[in-house]
Amino acid sequence: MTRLSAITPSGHVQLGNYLGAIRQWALHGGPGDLYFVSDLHAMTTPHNPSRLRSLAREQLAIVIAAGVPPESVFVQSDLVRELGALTWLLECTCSYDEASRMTQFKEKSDGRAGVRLSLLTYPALMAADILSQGAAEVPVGADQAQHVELARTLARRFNGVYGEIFVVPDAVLPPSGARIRDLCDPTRKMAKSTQNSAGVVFVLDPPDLVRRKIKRAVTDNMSTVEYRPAERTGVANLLEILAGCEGSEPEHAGESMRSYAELKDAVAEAVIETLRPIRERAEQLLSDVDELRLVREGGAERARQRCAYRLDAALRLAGAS
Ligand code: AQP
Repeated sequence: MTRLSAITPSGHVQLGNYLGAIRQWALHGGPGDLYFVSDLHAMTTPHNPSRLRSLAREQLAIVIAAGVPPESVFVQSDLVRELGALTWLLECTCSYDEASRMTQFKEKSDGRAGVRLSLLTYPALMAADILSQGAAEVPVGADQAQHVELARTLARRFNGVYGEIFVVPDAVLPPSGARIRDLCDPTRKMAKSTQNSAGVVFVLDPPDLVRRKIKRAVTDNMSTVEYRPAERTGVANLLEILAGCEGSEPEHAGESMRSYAELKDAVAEAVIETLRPIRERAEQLLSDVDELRLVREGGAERARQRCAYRLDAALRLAGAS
């Protein structure tokens, strides 16, 4: 059974991506699971080409450095020709109404000028990502569940009209990992593309910078270290980060601590030690052009082989060849 997960190079990989997703992939991934860097998805909004290229490389290096098996990882744009062809077939299977009904399209395009057409059509590309690899399960949060539902609809429709070719995928809940919040504004989640990087710990940040960011994390005017996520979001976030790094529970992570300074020191050291081996291995991979290239080429070849017969059959069934 294949589960397919992705990470989008919309910014540098941050601690939340690691604790909430990449580490789970490395620890709990099954033998048929697949992971990809969804760089084509990062092109639906204005982007800088060389930055996108370098962020995609960085993500690939971090995912491998974190222990995800290299043979299960690929970069989406390495399959751009296959995905482009399948996306077209799926766009020809999808109605305009279905695409324009997607909540994310409505929210992101609302009132904006110059919205890229790809913002409307990228759920068809996402369906192509899923259907081309024969994924049976797609772990996604609530914001992407509607897109997986569309992929299900398109797979069923294509199978019904032209012939059984696609596995009909299910959206499943991702393995539960910590939901990390921004250090400067704990009312929102930590995110790669946040403008103010002071609240975001990046996986490749050097230890001194990690220490500085955590020292400046927003807390509150109380002084006891207690886990009360509803009222004391900043402190609760620090305890969740500590627990996520130590493999403990946030309710107990700060039990012996008597000040916020002590808590912040413990969080900083735990984060630095958790990220150290990944940062060091990723830096090694990024500086060894050949090793990363070989990993990437191998991943692309396997992904291409997995999708070849489905794409050929789908094109033939739809009358395109
Ligand atoms: N703060 C977070 N805590 C826990 N998990 C997180 N993830 C993201 N942020 C946190 C998980 O990381 C995986 C890959 O994310 P993605 O690239 O597909 O998209 P995202 O969720 O939109 O990630 P970001 O960092 O928030 O990027 P931007 O700034 O572009 O929106 C997913 O499994 C996600 O749950």
